[in-house]
Amino acid sequence: MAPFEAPDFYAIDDLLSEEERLTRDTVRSWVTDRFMPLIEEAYREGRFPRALIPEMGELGVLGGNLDYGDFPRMSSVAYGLVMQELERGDSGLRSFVSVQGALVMYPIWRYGSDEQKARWLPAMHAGKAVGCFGLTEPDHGSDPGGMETKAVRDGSGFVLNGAKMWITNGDLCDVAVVWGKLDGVVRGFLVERGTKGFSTREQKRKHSLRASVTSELVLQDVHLPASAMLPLAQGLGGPLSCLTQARYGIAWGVVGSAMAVYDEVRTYGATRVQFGKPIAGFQLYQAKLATMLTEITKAQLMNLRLGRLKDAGKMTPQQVSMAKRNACHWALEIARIGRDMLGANGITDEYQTMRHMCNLESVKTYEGTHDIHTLILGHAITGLDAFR
Ligand code: TGC
Ligand code: FAD
Repeated sequence: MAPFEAPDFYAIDDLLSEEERLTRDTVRSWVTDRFMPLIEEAYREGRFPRALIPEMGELGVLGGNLDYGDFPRMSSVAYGLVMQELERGDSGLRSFVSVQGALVMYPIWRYGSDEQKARWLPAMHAGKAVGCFGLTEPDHGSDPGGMETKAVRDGSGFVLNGAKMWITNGDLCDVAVVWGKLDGVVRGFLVERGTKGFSTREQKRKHSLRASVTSELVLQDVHLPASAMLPLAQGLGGPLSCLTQARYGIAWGVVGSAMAVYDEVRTYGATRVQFGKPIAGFQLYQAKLATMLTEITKAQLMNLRLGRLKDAGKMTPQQVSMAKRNACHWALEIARIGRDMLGANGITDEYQTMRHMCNLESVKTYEGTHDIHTLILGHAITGLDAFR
């Protein structure tokens, strides 16, 4: 495989700080050297390369944007660039890091007690503990407010019952952030592996995100102490605020997938000869490359602006919806077009494009489907709720 050459048509590098470039380049090299040699086999075998988790801890990418202890406190742009570089490797790799940082460490950091933070944040940052985030249920995906997982009081603690579905890192987790209703109000609970009544079951036979662990969580009369509840999260806004963090990372991440695809088909077209010349010399092939580069560049610029707004404390969830929706749509389109440009070779795992394409089908669906983000934007534009 030719060395990866990142597209930067609008010289966006010039708009990054030296630290942001250094962080990005460090992760880019790690993905090239440590992850790329493993991914095709892991994908084929349907397993997450978990042996790399401690290295991710050493890299500082797990919750590296949180202001806690001696964490590196990356800027939001640096964090986004990390997501971009990880997803250039595989969406499953970025998913692992997104869930750990944005969906487990973030709620503990924002809504947890000092004891909960001290217990979990340093271990999770170092890759010594893994978390998962249980919001979706078998009958409640786009509409999590309808969740049936329920907590009832039991002395000073709680008893939790319910089921969560499609949970990334479920079978890997040491702790699950489980969202359930207590007296009709959504609350978050930290459920540790080994707690009686809590079990996980991996969902196999996926065509997408094969190098990522996806599981069902079962909670059957799970007795929890009072200290297991996140004290500061009350209402659906708690989990939805975590989704804003993760969606931000996805908006950046999928640009990495698109960059990988673009780089692959660009180099392929330069050497694959048909009708006596490289296929990159045909107008139709060039039109596809032009569309890809234009959409990658637009998404890169949107992400950079979004990151600067985030650091200034001005980013809104609706802006994140626009970036997630647009970037996922175009990354998937680019991967589908790219698969075609590789001809028959494009269906083999000699090339990474089809793996990215299959992954992006999930990424378009999770963290709010394309249409849910359309409706979020529709609400922002008109003030009218079209969900119900
Ligand atoms: P709605 O009435 O609009 O909102 C309820 C309360 O939440 C507040 N809120 C938010 N707060 C922070 N960030 C956001 N993004 C927020 N969106 C809403 C809102 O202000 C309100 O607060 P309050 O104080 O007034 O109560 O709620 P709704 O029931 O109408 O639902 C709105 C809707 C449909 C947009 C929402 O439910 C939604 O986003 N649905 C999509 C579900 C989703 O994205 N699930 C993702 C599950 S996790 C996952 O997929 C992980 S994949 C990870 C990986 O592997 O990388
Ligand atoms: P549904 O909500 O049933 O949607 C089906 C279709 O109906 C979609 O096209 C949708 O856009 C459309 N639709 C729904 N409502 C409306 C409406 N009001 N108007 C118009 N169209 C509508 N969840 C977690 O909690 N934690 C995780 O870690 C996690 N990881 C995941 C990993 C993978 C690989 C996948 C595939 C999913 C994961 N999810 C996770 C779940 C994910 O968030 C949900 O799949 C997603 O929110 C959509 O829910 P659903 O699958 O139930 O689809």
